[in-house]
Amino acid sequence: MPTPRVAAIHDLSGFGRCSLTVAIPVLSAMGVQCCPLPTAVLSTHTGGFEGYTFRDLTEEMAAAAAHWKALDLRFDAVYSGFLGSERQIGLVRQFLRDFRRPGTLAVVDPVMGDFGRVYATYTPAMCRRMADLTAEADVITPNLTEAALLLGVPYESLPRDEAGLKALTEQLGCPGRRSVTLTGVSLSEGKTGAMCYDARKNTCLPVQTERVDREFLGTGDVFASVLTGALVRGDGLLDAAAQAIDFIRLCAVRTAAEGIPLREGVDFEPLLGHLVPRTE
Ligand code: PXL
Repeated sequence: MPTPRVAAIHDLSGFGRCSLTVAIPVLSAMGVQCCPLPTAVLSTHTGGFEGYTFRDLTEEMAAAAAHWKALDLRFDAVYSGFLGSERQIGLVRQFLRDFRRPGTLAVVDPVMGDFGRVYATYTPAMCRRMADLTAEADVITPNLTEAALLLGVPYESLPRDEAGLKALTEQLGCPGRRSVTLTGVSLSEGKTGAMCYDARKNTCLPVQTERVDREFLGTGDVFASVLTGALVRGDGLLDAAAQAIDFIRLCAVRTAAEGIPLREGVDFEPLLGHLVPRTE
């Protein structure tokens, strides 16, 4: 199989394990070439650190995208995540239009919040633009907080039962339009995982695993990165989601056992070997 190539449009946060510091190693371990288009450079992510630096790279993004276009680069997937400004969301939309060819997968992780709260740098206008961006994607990977923001409903009003979560996931996929993996879905005590609406098959099925009883940061980025890697390697949505959930479970167990502080993300590096494709 030729090495699949992914354009990864996320921030580079130096400390805290999220976005590009997750996407690059995860995709590389999976045998996928990751081409980063950084949206911003931060000293740390914004969840749990004070005084972080934030250098917006909107101008640089436009210039880099123009260079890639001049080089006629082709991508098997465009994968976006945390975005730093309203204009950047528009740039990602343009990037999708410029680089999309038959077979190019557009994965939009509508990173906006977690635990019922919106991240510090996201304005209501940015959240609306993010919803517009998801309309152009083939696959979106919201958590429950982001699902509420995309639909414009209060987080507290979201259903928690299986039938309600299925209906919510299908609604986010505008049946037939795009696939959806809704993360942070717990269908029974002690379990967690995702609800997966596959737009190609028109099926909506859960993937569940044993829950590690602690909160974690950055698991959404690990999920979307493994999912994207598996999809460009040709796996189906449910199989890709199961790979992501299984890997996160390993990361969660290790992170809890090592007592890694919440804000440092999940301790995934020693586990990357689990993602390496077996060679014949
Ligand atoms: O994990 C999502 C994420 C990505 N990038 C930055 C963040 C966060 C979450 O807080 O702050 C900069």
